[in-house]
Amino acid sequence: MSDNINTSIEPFAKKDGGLVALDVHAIRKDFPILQTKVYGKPLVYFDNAATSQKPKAVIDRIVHYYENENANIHRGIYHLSEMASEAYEGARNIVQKNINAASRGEIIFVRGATEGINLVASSWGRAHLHPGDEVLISGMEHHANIIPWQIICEEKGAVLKVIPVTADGELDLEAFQKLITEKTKFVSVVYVSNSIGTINSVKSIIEKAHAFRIPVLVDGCQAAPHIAIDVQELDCDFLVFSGHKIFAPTGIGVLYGKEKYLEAMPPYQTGGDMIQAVSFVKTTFKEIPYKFEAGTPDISGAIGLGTAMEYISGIGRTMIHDYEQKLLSYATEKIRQIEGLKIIGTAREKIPVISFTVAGAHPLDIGTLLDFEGIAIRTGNHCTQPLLAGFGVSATCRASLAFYNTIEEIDFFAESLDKVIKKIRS
Ligand code: 7TS
Repeated sequence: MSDNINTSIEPFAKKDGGLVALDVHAIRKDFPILQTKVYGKPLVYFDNAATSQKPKAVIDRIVHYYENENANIHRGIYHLSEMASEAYEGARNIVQKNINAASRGEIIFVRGATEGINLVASSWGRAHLHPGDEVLISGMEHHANIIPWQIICEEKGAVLKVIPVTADGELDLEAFQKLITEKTKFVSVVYVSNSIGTINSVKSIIEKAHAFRIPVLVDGCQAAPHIAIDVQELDCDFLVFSGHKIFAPTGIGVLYGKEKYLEAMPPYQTGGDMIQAVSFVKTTFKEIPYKFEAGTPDISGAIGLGTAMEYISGIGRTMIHDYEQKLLSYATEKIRQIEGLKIIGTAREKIPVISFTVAGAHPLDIGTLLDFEGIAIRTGNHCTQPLLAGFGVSATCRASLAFYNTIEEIDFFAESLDKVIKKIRS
């Protein structure tokens, strides 16, 4: 592949009556790291499900914060602290608007999806679960949405139940309907699978759970970069996502929770900034969201997250969706032709995440040899061991794309994949 990648693409999206295409060439210039060379070859970054790259707007915003606004928040009466607090709270407003939460108190900044789920499992679970109660998760959860529930269930004598996954990699909704009973007290499901790309019908899961007055947490980690999220439209009770997967820094993420649930939950962590008054006898806590944000938070991360969300809105969710769907079908068709290659997860609705195995070639060897071509893919179990076990494999290769990837990169990937497979087999 030449250094000057031709990133032109046929017009495919209709907007305002005209044909427009996402200008991937211009977009790539926003991401400095995409100019990187690996072993002298242009980087082809296909590990976006693990973490996304950051646009210059986000990097610049963080630099600006440290060069001009850095101070601790909610404490100082001086100018800098006010600026930092304003920027941090401004980021909360951006998140609220972006996911259409009813109030800013429903947006809690956490370290990431993992911390968000741990917070709910621990705080809600400790307050509400009793022996014999059941918590329902699905067979395609990331470990982050399994283990916190396993632990709290064990602690409270509750039982963890699992919605099965079909051979295509979709949730078995008929089985789900049967699993919901009077004993079910909480449902926690992934919106989009990180290892096989399935987009789950979370709205219908939420509707069915609500018919039994059961709250639902949606793990929106892989949905947030690809799908417009409207928490009021979904009517989810909790939703989590990580900033670093949506072009923001690592170390920041969001827990959305409906006010009525958050109000009734005890704090998860305690300490500075989350209290109203402390004595050695008793402590009272601030209102939400502050009750759940103990200690100095990741201020610059939250600000960077706000900028990243504005950056995505600036490009347009529909444009991103249409373009990514085109990348997905092109890549799927292209690699499907490779002899012995099997795609794991062929759901009807997917984001551009393709997991596959290849007869006679271990994923680790494929990943290692692709790296020498400058191509970054993920190999292994993608923190979804139970899901892969269900497919009878312990590891896959996973190519996960973002809107800054191109058709030309896919061509080069498919060509290189074919080459490395032949090399491994020879
Ligand atoms: N839930 C899902 C669906 C995920 O994909 C991930 C991370 C998490 C939760 C945890 O997110 P964190 O930011 O708190 O770590 N998924 C991946 C992945 O697919 N490869 O690396 C991390």
